[in-house]
Amino acid sequence: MSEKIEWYKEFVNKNYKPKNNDVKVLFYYEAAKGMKVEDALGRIASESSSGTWTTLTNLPKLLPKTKAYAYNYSKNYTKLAYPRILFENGSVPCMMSGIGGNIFGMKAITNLRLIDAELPLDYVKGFKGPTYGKEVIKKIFKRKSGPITSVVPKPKVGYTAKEHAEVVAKAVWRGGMDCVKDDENLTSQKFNKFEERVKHMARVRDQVMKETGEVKDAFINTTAPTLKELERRVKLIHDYGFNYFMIDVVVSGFTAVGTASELAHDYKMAIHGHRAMHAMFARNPKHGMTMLFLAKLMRLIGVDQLHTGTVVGKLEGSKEEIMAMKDMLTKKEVGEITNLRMPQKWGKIKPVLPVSSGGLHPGILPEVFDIYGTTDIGIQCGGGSQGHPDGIEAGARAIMQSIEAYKQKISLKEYAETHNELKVALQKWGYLKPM
Ligand code: RUB
Ligand code: CA
Repeated sequence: MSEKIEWYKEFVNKNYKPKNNDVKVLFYYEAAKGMKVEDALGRIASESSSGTWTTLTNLPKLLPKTKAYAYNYSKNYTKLAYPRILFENGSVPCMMSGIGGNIFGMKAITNLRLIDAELPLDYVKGFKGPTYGKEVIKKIFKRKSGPITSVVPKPKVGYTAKEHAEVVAKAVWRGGMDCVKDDENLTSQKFNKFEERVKHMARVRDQVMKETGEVKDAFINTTAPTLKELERRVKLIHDYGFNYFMIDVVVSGFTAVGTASELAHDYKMAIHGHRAMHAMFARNPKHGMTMLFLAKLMRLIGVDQLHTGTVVGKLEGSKEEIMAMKDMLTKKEVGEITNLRMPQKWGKIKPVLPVSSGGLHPGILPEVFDIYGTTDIGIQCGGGSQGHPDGIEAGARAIMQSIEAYKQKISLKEYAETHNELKVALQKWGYLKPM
């Protein structure tokens, strides 16, 4: 065999100077046993851009403009520069089928993790981003600053549509909280049909808004088996006067989130993005894709508010990553953090409201606010509201009291002396960090 059979090395250039318009991706990688660094990197760059496992007999003229290069690499971290021409305008699925595609299954690599990508402004401008983003606080709730507050009915599923609205939502809204959020696995089951839930929720919302004079809304889950059905569900929620709809962004997929974003812009609605299933690819620190990059894609496509973790609650997520992600979501521009985040400029794309949720209760909310602040954040409590010994409305009040104490810089213990709901919550949960 005299003929050269592979051309992977053509995709590696340690000193490559990326062009302004390149998409620059940061990966963690581990080469398979016996595989040299350049051989592994060549395969990553080639398979995710325009190469394949063997040399080809015919090559298009455009080829040199379509090749990605691995550059600036070390034993386990590398950057790759992808020419802008590789990516269809406004299409995350097109980009992800390259930089998040076959390369994750190649035998030449035992582990590969997409940490972040710097997206050039020329690519960013092909997207609409969120309709409101963190401006939901002002535009929908007519307040100067956050947090916005919501409750997830628990148990996750089991309430009928009427109970969902009459038993949980009514008490939550009366207890002073802004929103009721469907759980990720509640869609349109037999016992709680989507249409029924929307109707009951709208009726109870109107009643409580009249009673309290406050803005009340809901993140009703539109996650659906098809895009047509998704569209139908969003329209229904819109027609019943809600300003929001929710979608499980990962299980629904990038195309569905794209469609949801178009609908949100058309109807002037905000999207609540739930990230269920993200941990399937985001949790292993050596393989998959980071939550931070998923969050970047969600801002790009147009999710207005997104689950980003709590640090102190029941689900995994380091403080370092959450802070890096929060800044990426809320600022106009962020810089690089070595091996954790790439720089990013956002142009006209609006900032996203991060939502902290998962095992939260009045006793640990101050720790969440220490991390996120109170201005630009949504918080959610499921068990931490409905596990309150005196019932759901008392649970909602205890949460609002915890927020008020924090804002007034009074310790929860002291505030609880004059606020019974908070006192009872602290007696049950104290400052517990649930596992
Ligand atoms: C919270 C809840 C949310 C999770 C999701 O319920 O149901 O779906 O927080 O997690 P509870 P994340 O308050 O009873 O834990 O926000 O980390 O994606
Ligand atoms: Ca949930």
